[in-house]
Amino acid sequence: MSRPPRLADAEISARLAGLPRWTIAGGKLRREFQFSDFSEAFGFMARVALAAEKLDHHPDWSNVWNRVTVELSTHDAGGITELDFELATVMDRLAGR
Ligand code: H2B
Repeated sequence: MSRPPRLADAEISARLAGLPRWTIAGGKLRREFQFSDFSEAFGFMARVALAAEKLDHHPDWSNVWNRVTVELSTHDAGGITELDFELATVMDRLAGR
């Protein structure tokens, strides 16, 4: 499946304004989610997994008990694309913030 093009730095900055909990780190869109316990964290990951499959766009992430650390980029494009902002928006919604 074809991927959208990498976004330029100015476009990334503009879109970040709409996602205040996300930062850019190492060329990826990054956020750490914290939940009350492991069950909440893993439930979130399960819901995101279903959304990611629908989008055919998948997070790089790790989980330690109640924390889920997410780094989004578009591997096929070698950088951040609008798909990463779309997935970030879905993740915020599924986390309730
Ligand atoms: N997820 C992410 N984050 N980047 C990609 O480039 C990507 C993906 N490519 N999920 C998709 C799957 C591609 O490998 C399949 C074949 O569509």
